[in-house]
Order: sequence, then structure tokens, then C-alpha cells
Amino acid sequence: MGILSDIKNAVFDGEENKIVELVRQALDEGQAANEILDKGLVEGLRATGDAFEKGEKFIPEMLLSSESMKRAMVILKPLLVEGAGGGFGKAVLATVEGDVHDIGLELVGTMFETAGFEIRNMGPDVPTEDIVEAVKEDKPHIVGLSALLSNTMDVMPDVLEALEKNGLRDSVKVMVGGAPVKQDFADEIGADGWAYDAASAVPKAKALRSQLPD
Ligand code: B1M
Repeated sequence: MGILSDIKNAVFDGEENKIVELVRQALDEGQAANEILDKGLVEGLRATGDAFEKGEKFIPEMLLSSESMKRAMVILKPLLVEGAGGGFGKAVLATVEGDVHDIGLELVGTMFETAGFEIRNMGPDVPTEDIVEAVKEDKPHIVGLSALLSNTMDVMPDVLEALEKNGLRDSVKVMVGGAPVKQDFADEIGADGWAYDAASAVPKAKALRSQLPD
């Protein structure tokens, strides 16, 4: 049982205070921030979701687990984005309307920042018209949409349609992601890109950004 599995268990058990100590300890032991994230925190949330699905955990416990993850990210984020500089392009990120899951989106935002994107993270449950307004204001290269629920992924085509109606569709590349969202869904709704996770979203976003003028 190493420190990473202690971290996984602390997320699973929603131990908000213990997690901070454990993450500091792992860093002191020389664990890399991205290993702590992938093999500790994300694994803990995955186990939490599995237990929820089996009826072994309930919403308040899922909330405690996600709060623990967020507490840990306060420590890890500065390390993950260390040395990042802007200048690669702009991205507007949002979890679609009706969906409150924002942890995956935060990670995508962190990775984008690390890769040199200037980001506007609009957070969870963002109405489609607010995304359109943000695109008008910020003129980003990339719009990144996240959905974690099978029913809210159906809001993604509405966002594409709204961008089209407002004459904005050709000026941005739209990327979609989130656990239930797959490449064939992205193709079906006419999104420009899809990524399985935050790390693989970065090369995809860079490739899409390079298809647009400065
Ligand atoms: Co919810 N929840 N939840 N939940 N929750 C899931 C998603 C679920 C799979 C759990 C389960 O049943 N196994 C299930 C969805 C089933 C489905 O529809 N397919 C579910 C459900 C059902 C619900 C509610 C409906 C429960 C209810 O009320 N009965 C409810 C929905 C509320 C709503 O949104 N309207 C609900 C609520 C909640 C909490 C509020 C308690 C909490 C969210 C807190 C928060 O985010 N602030 C919560 C949590 C924590 C989860 C689980 C346990 C963890 C989600 C998470 O943060 N994962 C989740 C189970 C699971 O994922 N195994 C579950 C870690 C995160 C790093 O991964 O978000 O997948 P993820 O992001 C990844 C990739 O997907 C990808 O990269 C990220 C990082 O690598 N990615 C992108 C994400 N966005 C991307 C965008 C991109 C590219 C890649 O390009 C732009």
C-alpha cells in the first residue's frame, strides 16, 4: 500500500482534511504531480462512481469525494501549470447546461493552460446562449464542451447550432469530451474534435488551433 493508494482511498472516503496532508506527503516523497492526479485522485473518483452505480454510495458521499479532489487540486494545479506561458491561442471551456460536473473540465483547463492556451473556464451548467456570448466577446480559437451525463451530451449539438445561427461556427473549432462522449458522437454532431482525457485533449486542441489563422 503506497501513498498513491492512500490518496485514492482518501478521495473515496471523502476525507477532505486528510487528503491535503497526504498530497503534501506524496510531493515530499518525490511523487510527480501528474502521477498523484492520475493514479491517486482520479482513481479515487472512479471508484466512488462505481460504488454509486452499485448503490453503495449516495450523492452526499459523492460530493465529499469531489470536494476532496478539489482541495487536492489547489495544491497540485500550480505545479501542473508551472512554466506555462500564454500565446498559443484562446479557448472558452464550459460544461453544458443542466450538468454540474466540473472536475474533468477543470483538468482540461489546467492542461490547456500548461500548453500555452489562454483560457476562459465558464464552469458547469452553462446556458448555451452564455457560451455564444463568450465566443462573441473573447473570439477564441477553441470552444471546449464537457458533458458527464448521457442526457446532457444532447445539449452539445444545440451549442453547435447556436454558434452556426450566430455566424460564429467558422471562426472557432469545437471540441467535445466527457465520459459518455465518444468519437462517433462527436462526428455525428459535427464537432471538430474529441478527446478521451485532459492529456490527449492538448495535442488535439493544438492541431485544431493550427488550422485557424492568427
Ligand atoms: Co455524478 N454521475 N451525478 N456527481 N458523478 C457520474 C458522471 C456517473 C457516471 C456516476 C455513476 O453512475 N457511475 C453518473 C452518470 C451516468 C450517465 O448519465 N452516464 C452520474 C450521475 C447519474 C449523477 C446525478 C444524475 C446523480 C443524481 O442526482 N441522481 C447527478 C447529476 C447532477 C447534474 O449534473 N444535473 C450527479 C451529481 C454529482 C455530484 C454533484 C455529486 C458530483 C459532481 C461534483 C463536481 O463535479 N463538482 C458527482 C461526481 C463526483 C461523479 C463521479 C463520481 C466523478 C466525476 C468526476 O469528476 N470524474 C462520476 C463517476 C465517474 O466519473 N466514474 C459521476 C473525474 C474526472 C477527472 O473525470 O469528469 O470523466 P471526467 O473527465 C475526464 C474525461 O471525461 C475527459 O477528461 C477529463 C480528465 O481526464 N473530459 C474531456 C471531460 N471533459 C472533457 C472535454 C474535452 C476533452 C476531454 O474537450 C473539451
